[in-house]
Amino acid sequence: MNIPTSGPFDKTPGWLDWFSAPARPRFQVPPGSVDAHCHVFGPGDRFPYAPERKYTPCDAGKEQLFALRDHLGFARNVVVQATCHGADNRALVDALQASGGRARGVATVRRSATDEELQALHAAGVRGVRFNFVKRLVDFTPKDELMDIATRIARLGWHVVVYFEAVDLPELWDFFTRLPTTVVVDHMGRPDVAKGVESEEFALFLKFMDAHPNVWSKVSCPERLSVSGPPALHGEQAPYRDVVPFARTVVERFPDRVLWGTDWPHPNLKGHMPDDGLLVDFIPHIAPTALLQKKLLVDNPMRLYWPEEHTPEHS
Ligand code: 0GY
Repeated sequence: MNIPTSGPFDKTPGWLDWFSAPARPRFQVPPGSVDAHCHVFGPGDRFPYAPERKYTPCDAGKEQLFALRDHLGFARNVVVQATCHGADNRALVDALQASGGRARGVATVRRSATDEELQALHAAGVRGVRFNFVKRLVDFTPKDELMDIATRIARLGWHVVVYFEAVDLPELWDFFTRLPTTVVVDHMGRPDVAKGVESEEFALFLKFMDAHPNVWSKVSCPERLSVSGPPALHGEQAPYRDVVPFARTVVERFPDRVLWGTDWPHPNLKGHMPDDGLLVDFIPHIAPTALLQKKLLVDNPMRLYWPEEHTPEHS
């Protein structure tokens, strides 16, 4: 896995490239596991980064993503359109088409997308759209525009993925609860782990999931949320241990509505770049039984992204 060093775009200063030699995880994921949150970036000379982007990453292409999938023991990916590509989903579609049916996608769609364009995305394997409310990543889109898109993609059986910061949940609550689809929250709504698992903010997130059976959560990105950081590789302590109580609470309370993903190639990290093998070793700390692990990594993502292959065994 070599990191590309040249291309038509200059990376954002201080950009951290993905970790090119991840450890083999100690935790063996169940057969058929899905990495349900990852991205592809470019390569920029083939799939240019969007003019409206807020960062320019290193290239991170589909071949490298699929190599990581195999190295970590996963069977499938859900590739989420990254904001550096705006609403130009070509790199995403290219990855889906090259995956041999082993990847599904979550796209970014504007109101101007035609029905034919949505159908083409569906044929490529897209099953959701992402609405991003993180202000450092995107410009504001009016909620009526987003609701229009949600209404249209609901007819295709797609869902909406939402990305926001915990402090913004009160303001977004009404909009989220009016969405006509399954709603998947990225990274547990980004709790401030320094405030503790008993904080009002996190209680509101749990209430949001409790009160709305159509709301799911990705219990991903401990490396983004952690203050304590990773321990030495394969140490005795849980990696990113201050995030464990948050993710474990969500997994244990909502075992049928959780997903997990690496977030490779980890855009916009400032402090450190995680070893993806170590991220996999986080999983048994948040899903401590074989049953919870299978729901998190196999049954739930299969039900959402490959329903046609979902068997009673994937209960
Ligand atoms: C993530 C998180 C981030 C970025 C994006 O699409 C994106 O650019 O999602 C972030 O910077 O927090 O989930 O990849």
